[in-house]
Amino acid sequence: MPVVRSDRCLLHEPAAEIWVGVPGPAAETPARLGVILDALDARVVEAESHPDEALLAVHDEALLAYLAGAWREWNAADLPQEQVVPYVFAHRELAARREPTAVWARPGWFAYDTMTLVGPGTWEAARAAADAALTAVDLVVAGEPVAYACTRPPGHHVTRAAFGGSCYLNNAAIAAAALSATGPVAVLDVDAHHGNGTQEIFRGRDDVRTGSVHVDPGAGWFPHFLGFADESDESNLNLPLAPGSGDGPWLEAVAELVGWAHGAAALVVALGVDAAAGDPESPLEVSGSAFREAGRLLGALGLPTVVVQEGGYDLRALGELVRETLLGLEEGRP
Ligand code: SP5
Ligand code: ZN
Repeated sequence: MPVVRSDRCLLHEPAAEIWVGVPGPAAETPARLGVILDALDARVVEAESHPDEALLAVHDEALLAYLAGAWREWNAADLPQEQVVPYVFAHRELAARREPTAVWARPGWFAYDTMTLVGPGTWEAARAAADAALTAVDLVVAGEPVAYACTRPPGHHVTRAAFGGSCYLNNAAIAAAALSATGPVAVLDVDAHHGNGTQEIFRGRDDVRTGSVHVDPGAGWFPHFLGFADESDESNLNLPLAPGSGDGPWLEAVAELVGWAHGAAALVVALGVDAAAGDPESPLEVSGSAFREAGRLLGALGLPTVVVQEGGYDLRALGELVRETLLGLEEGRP
């Protein structure tokens, strides 16, 4: 299957992620892409640029405008932190109605955490990640059964107008919205964290259904506020798992997601591999062979499929985990 990539995805270099007020090393690094590509021996396709309209199908213009200029305005303000980071947040009880004017307050209108900094190359990389997802859509629309966007920064935590969780643009949602022009779409998210952005973007839409298996936010895991089973409805299915869950319950949940996708004419897989045992960012304990089996289950749907890279932070395992999943996807096809 074709693998879509872009060197521009390397331009986002998070200085740090600030967790509980303390800057620590970022998990979502440019090196992730290299180890994934090295593990694949597939046909490589360069991402092509796409117009903003494809992004505006799922994101507010204000978010795009902010991200495009955020680092420049921050840098010009000569603040003590080199990368853009919020210090106030547009909490619902502030009845926030307008973008704040101070350069140092504006991040809190758009960002919902302190782990998702904006640096000089962030916008270009995020834009390239979206272009990679859209290029994968083009390939599938042109007849490729499966295309994989090997991309970063990831996207599934981004809502219509707010970014966070190491994500800036919702690449999987952008792909799904583009694919929805061809018929009903299912977005299945196997990243260890709930795909809260994708869920909220498509809430109530009957042409794109969403499903996610992830570690239970109620057990204390990001994104904390969303991802609970009771958010499931006619167009969304959440399958939270207890921390420590391994292959059995995870594959059962993946099988349920696959059932949920029946009736769709195309599939987007939000492929985070951070559910793997050994990943530093999640307590799920999934093996490489279970990722292969998950690929087979997803492939068995036989749908035109766009796979978009999300999380996965264990640099020693990352390439193999993606490779196993993609091999499974090919093996499983009817
Ligand atoms: C795309 C994706 O997988 N985003 C996940 C972002 C979740 N990050 C949560 C980080 C929580 C704190 N990690 C601190 C590690 C300290 N050792
Ligand atoms: Zn994740």
